[in-house]
Amino acid sequence: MTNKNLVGKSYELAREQYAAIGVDTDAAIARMKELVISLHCWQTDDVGGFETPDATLSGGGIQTTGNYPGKARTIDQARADLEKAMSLLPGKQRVNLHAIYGDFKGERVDRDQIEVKHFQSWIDWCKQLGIGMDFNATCFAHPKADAGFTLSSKDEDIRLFWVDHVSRCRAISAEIGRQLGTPCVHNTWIPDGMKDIPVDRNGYRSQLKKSLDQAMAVEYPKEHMKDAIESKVFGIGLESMTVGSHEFYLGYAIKNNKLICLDNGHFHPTEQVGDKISSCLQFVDEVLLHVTRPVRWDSDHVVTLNDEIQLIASEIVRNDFLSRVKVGLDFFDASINRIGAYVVGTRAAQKAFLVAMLEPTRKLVELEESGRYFERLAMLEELKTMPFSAVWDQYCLQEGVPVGMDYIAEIQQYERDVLSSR
Ligand code: RNT
Ligand code: ZN
Repeated sequence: MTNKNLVGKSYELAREQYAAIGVDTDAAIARMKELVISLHCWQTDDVGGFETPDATLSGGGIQTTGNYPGKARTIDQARADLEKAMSLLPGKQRVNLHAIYGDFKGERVDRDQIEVKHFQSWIDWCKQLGIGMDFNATCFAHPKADAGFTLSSKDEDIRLFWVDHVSRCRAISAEIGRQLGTPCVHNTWIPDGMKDIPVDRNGYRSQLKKSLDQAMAVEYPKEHMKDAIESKVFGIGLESMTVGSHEFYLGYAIKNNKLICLDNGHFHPTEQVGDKISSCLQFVDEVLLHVTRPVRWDSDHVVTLNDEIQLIASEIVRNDFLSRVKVGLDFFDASINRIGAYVVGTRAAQKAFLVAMLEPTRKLVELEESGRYFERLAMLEELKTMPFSAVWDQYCLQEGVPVGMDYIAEIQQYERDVLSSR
């Protein structure tokens, strides 16, 4: 167990060191209150959902790998796991639900039949916890998605099925936001694309545009729901073209005043989402993030504190964009303890934001504007080894959550007490 006395002492020293470079650590900790992270429900069960017992992710160009014991098999288990994860996290969270996680009570409800009532128990659960909720249409893992096209299908029957699904999901989102008193971000991601070189790229893209126009025809109050659209560069088995490319959705978002969702696993490996935020925000009001960790491909590994997430967080904090950027997570590792995955990944994202809040940005900008590039580089480099961990530990202590490595033992205990009997 961490020695709390030591945390306090280390913090005092760190506070002085940061103060010497003009950074107020107490203010940084206080500023962490602005950060709300939307926890994706799908790490609980490897993107299976509850439409049928033992549902597993199939198709859509995405994949979970691993078979670590203890995955959630019921709604109650998923909620218990999310609650456990949240109990080990500082700061505020929301929950981000996919349509396949509805409370269908053993009934077979197809995607074009879902209604608010199938999500009411989730809304009530969020109400009880005092948290907000986000939502996603599920346009994959379904026979009508097997041919590789959903909203962009040239088969009218299939296309309209998915238009109906997305319209319903938007209506459900609006009701979620209304009941919870905080706007529900509804994200649309579709896997549509082709394994081999397509000829009619334009044909599929115009189908997608038409479908989005139809699915988004109803406008809902912004206080209840907001639409986001998520692009992708490729998927497994869909390597040659993705219909919903970045250009496609950025164009759609700008023209129709939607949120653009940037998933940092969805770009070419040397592109940086952190660099895209200030570009997008010149032209759209808000951005949704899917923070993930791509390893060689869009593998959705658990987020760790790396340069990629750091640039994302720094860009948001430097420009005071927290009110315009919704931070969601999107990873699903089935090879490790799933509660552990949530806690490590969420804490890593939070750490990146706290690091960003401990930056003497004004000073760095001054150096930059006066062409002092060596000094800028040196300072950025030295900041990396400032006593950040002392501030992080103090933040966790203040938030009443495990400090340092202490959460590991708690997760092991939960595995013994709860997960091992599933
Ligand atoms: C897939 C997208 C999408 C999904 C979730 C489950 O590549 O990132 O966001 O991960 O909707
Ligand atoms: Zn995503």
